[in-house]
Amino acid sequence: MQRDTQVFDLIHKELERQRNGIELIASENFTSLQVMQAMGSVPTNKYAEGYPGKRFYGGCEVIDEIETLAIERLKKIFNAGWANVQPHSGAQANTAVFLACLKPGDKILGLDLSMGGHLTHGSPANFSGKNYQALFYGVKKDTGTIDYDQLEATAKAEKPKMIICGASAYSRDWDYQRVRAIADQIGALVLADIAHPAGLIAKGLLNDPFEHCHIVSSTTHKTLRGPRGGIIMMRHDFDNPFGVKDPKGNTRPMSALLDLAVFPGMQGGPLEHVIAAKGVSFGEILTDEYTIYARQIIKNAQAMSAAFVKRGYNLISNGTDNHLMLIDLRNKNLTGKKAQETLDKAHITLNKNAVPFDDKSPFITSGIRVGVPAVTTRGLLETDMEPIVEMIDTVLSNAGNEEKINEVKNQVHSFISRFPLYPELG
Ligand code: DSN
Repeated sequence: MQRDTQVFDLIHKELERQRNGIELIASENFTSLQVMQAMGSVPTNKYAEGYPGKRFYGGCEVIDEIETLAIERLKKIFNAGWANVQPHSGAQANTAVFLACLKPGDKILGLDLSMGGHLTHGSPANFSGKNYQALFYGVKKDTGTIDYDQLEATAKAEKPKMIICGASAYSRDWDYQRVRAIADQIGALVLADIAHPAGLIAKGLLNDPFEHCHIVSSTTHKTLRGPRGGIIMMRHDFDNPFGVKDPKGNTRPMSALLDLAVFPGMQGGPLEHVIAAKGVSFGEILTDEYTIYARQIIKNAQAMSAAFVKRGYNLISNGTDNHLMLIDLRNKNLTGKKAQETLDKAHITLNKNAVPFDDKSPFITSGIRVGVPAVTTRGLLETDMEPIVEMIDTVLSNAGNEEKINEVKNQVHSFISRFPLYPELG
């Protein structure tokens, strides 16, 4: 068959875009070459509905080994007793958790999207807000940190069946122990969605949600630096307290209900090429090299947040414990949208983001979210954060000055060319 130059030329163009820019989207990363090789490999040809040893198709003996290896490596990373590696994404993982734990109409309590939460934690625009009765907690106006008192008051008044810890734009660690204590008082389950900080949790650099939360979900492509995908884990199995049964009406342990919720509840054939790539990335996470990487993420994030504060930027919660920071640009007279678009012109990529108590729409926003996992993968160190913040500040202080922005774009190219990305790809 003739090579599809149209598509491959575009893929190469995207490679060049990734190479020549400074990537600060907090949820993005650069996988290793071997992760990408596994993703583009022959398990993509295979149907394997079911689970290792219990498939609905023949010829799954090698696929079973691939999936089992990924599961065992993942369990080892987090000291988990059970794991499912089939969810196609983090949203799918959360959907399966809700299916296994709750009945439609049940109450859930999560961090408000406008305060840094996630769509799948009860947003009215998402299945979680449409199928379940969603309640929210927020952050405190003065500190920008989770308002656990509000969480507790809402939990006690409303008695949700599930409390969700986790965020997509929150720079501080979580008090899982306190949330579990609140949940125990009302008989609720606790789900920790660790999609963002998972890689730091994997190396013990943040509080361990497994100790206190019944179920833990995550994506695999953010700090975990694997292929795009989702996972669900538990340290200990337990019985569903709310009477959710399997499709035949039988009572089953939560591990079985979660497996059934992923398949056949919500997905069909698993993406075994992606599961192979998950396995490769899990193997990488188990190395000392990744431990050094995870520690460097925190060093870089702290150096970057200090550099922003030095230049008068208003960081929500005044800093960071993890890989990201959220910046309120109102004192700089800029919207998040304008900042994102202007920085794009200089090939510095990040995203506009609502800040707590934002007065602007999610399409405009008052803030930006900045994260360091991708630049850390490229090899940047603490000392490289100051020059990046200086370039960002120059662009944002000269948002109408095309000549100046162009000048910074050239600086970006020469700065980032010192950190080669995928040289093997030509
Ligand atoms: N869209 C992801 C993020 O950027 O944080 C969350 O799913």
